[in-house]
Amino acid sequence: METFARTFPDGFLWGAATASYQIEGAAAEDGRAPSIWDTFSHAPGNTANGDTGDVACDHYHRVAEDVALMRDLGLDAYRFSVAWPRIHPEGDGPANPLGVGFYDRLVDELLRAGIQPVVTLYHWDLPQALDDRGGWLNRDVAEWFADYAATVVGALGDRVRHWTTLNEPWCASVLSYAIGEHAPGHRDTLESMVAAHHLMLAHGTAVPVIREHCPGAEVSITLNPTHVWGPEDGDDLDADAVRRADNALNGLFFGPIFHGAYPDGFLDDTAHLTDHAYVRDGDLAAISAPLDNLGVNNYFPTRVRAARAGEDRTNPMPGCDGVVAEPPHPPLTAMGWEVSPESHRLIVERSARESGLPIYVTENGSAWDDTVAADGAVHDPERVAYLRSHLAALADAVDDGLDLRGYFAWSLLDNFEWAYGYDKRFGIVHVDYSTQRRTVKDSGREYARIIAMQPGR
Ligand code: IFM
Repeated sequence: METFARTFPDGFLWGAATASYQIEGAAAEDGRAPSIWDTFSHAPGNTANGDTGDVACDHYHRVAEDVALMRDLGLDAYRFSVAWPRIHPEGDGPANPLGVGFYDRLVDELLRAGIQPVVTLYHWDLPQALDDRGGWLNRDVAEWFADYAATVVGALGDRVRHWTTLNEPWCASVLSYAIGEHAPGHRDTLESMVAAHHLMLAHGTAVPVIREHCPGAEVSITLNPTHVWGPEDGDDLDADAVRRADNALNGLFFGPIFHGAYPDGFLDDTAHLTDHAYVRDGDLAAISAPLDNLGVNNYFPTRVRAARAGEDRTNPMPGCDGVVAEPPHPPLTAMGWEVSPESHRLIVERSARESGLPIYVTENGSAWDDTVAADGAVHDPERVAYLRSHLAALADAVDDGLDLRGYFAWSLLDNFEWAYGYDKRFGIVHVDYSTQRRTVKDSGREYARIIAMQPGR
């Protein structure tokens, strides 16, 4: 394989990302209470092999080792999330000093290693106590979230500059409340719209709170938009299917957050479900609070077409009845996701246009069936190729004017891949779950090499 030699602008942040429930383990330690993911993963049938995040990568007890790994890889930044149920075990009660202390030590360890912390406040582990009160369906969640943000930013804001409110609210709403694949596992399209609105309201309510507790903060949200393709020879019905899918996957968040309005057609397409009374006066102004940058997580494109006469028209995504998912085009990753650097570039460029903001790719990566070879290494040529091709697509976009400020590989470590449990490995570092031994994969070495060859290092 040829050497990858593309360079990125000065100050570009090279990082890797993880999320609390996926790596920390220590599920019942130091006052942490259950989250909706503890409940969901412990219920039979929700995850592969009944896997849970009880132990995960045991990162809670291995911070020093994991930060040393990041330093050896040459990372500038580490994107992690804070577990709300460690900070406020009951959701909105008093703060738990032991939970706060864990992140306090993590931040200090990172700074000692010369690595910038990039902190996400919510990566899906809502305290179960709050779900018992309605969770994201209860409008009060916006205030609960803002109070939680005040605690975390108040504790870490003297050392952390990069703050992200939510990770992938699409997953926390549509995937969780309409499709039922993620906690809390509901299957109700209207609920997913209400949850999406309250997630955005929580985001918008927390933005000024973050700024108040951390003057000079860089505040963002991370979305997971996806480029939507229809059939090459599609007709008007297919074009409408693309529009509806795009609204449910992308516009649902781009609209309110960056344009202060739901996207064209969305409210009409969902009017048979609701009069949208959950959208109250002033909400859209709060939701569209100015941000400093946008985080984009993207892995694959989406392909759809219109249902034809006699075909099942039901689709759980809001406004998407009559939209049929088309199979991805090969090559596919171990997740069955289409590998498409082209669509990656297209959606990152669109995210910049929609938001008018500098972009960080806050997650990108791929799962493959990795094994530790006889030589003790993990040879993952497909992940190396995926990494290079996606970075090359981004480098082309930067050459054409994209304001891209950083890239975070998903993930630093193999980890708990939600409903897929530990079956799917996304790490640039392999984790042997029986020993917790970490092994840098060939892709991790390649990433370190790419970082090291950037100008100014
Ligand atoms: O593991 C997830 C992560 O939690 C959110 N973005 C996508 C990743 C891969 O599925």
